[in-house]
Amino acid sequence: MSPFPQRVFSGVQSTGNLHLGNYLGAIVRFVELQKSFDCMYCVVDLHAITVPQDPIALKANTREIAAAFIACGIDPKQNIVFNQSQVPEHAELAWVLNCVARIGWLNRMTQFKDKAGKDRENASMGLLDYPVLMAADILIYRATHVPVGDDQKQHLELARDIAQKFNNDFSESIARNGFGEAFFPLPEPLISGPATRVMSLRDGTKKMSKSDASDYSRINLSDDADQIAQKVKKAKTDPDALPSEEKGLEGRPEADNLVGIYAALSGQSKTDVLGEFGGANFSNFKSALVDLAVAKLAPITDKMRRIREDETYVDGVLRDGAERARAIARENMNAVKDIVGFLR
Ligand code: AQP
Repeated sequence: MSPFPQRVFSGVQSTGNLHLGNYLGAIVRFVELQKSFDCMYCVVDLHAITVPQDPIALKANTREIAAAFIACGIDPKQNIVFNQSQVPEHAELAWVLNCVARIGWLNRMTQFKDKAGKDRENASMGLLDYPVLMAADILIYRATHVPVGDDQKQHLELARDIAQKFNNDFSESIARNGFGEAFFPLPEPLISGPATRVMSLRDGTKKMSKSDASDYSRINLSDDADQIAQKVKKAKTDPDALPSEEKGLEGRPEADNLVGIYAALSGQSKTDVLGEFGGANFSNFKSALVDLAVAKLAPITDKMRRIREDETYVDGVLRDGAERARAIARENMNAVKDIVGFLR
């Protein structure tokens, strides 16, 4: 039995274009988990500035993600919903963890390699350090469970390594300060469901991403019914009909992705979906997918728009969440200071 009380933490960057991948891979799980855990959901604006952001757009995007959380069903009273930059302890702990993490660990992170591209020397220091800040986001609350999409698996493993090394490096001080054998839990990634990696609608081998230059690669939560229909109809497919069994999706990334999206939106398995659509051509299947996507997403989009318009309400939710988050973060940061040997 873990000595740590169970707590869920997860974050979404305020970089705009919140898409179906973020929704199915992360936010749907956030909503489910609030039934059985104390949850903290954070708009991670400090992460957003690891690549250049327009300051006015950044504020709007932070409010938009918060509105999306609430529109999707996250209750900000029952859970803690806040934006990262209002709780300075995230950055404070990140510094301590920077001195625990090893450069070699960060150099292995595939997301940095992908995002920095060929011009690595010119990437921001923050982009390289992103996973350490992510470890701090989780560990400042001593969170035990972290729902994320598949792309974040490596970062979660790094967070566990950092927590473990901190616990080892400071084991004597941790015990002396009355925290027993370990101060940080090793956070468990929660990655499951039919849509842990939603792929681009233009290329079934690339993940659906906010930063893809083509808006046709993704369904945004802000898209209206016409935009959803256009994007699904233009989605890349192959010339064959849909198979009747899941094995038949092998080597057909675009078909696999569309079936996965249908399965996730309808709450079915891919096998069930193929049971219904096996043998159908893509145009029939795409029409059904449009109907389903619009039925599921339109109410969320409407609600999100209404919530976002009430800036005072959204800012109030984030301020209240930050105050509650800060109370936990401050206590844990003080403990870290005692463990590390800082006077306070
Ligand atoms: N395509 C995806 N399929 C499933 N889950 C996904 N997530 C992101 N893309 C997919 C999950 O959504 C959560 C929030 O992601 P984020 O905004 O913090 O960062 P990200 O992974 O960098 O999102 P993007 O869209 O891919 O942005 P860019 O284009 O900037 O790289 C996370 O739990 C993530 O796993």
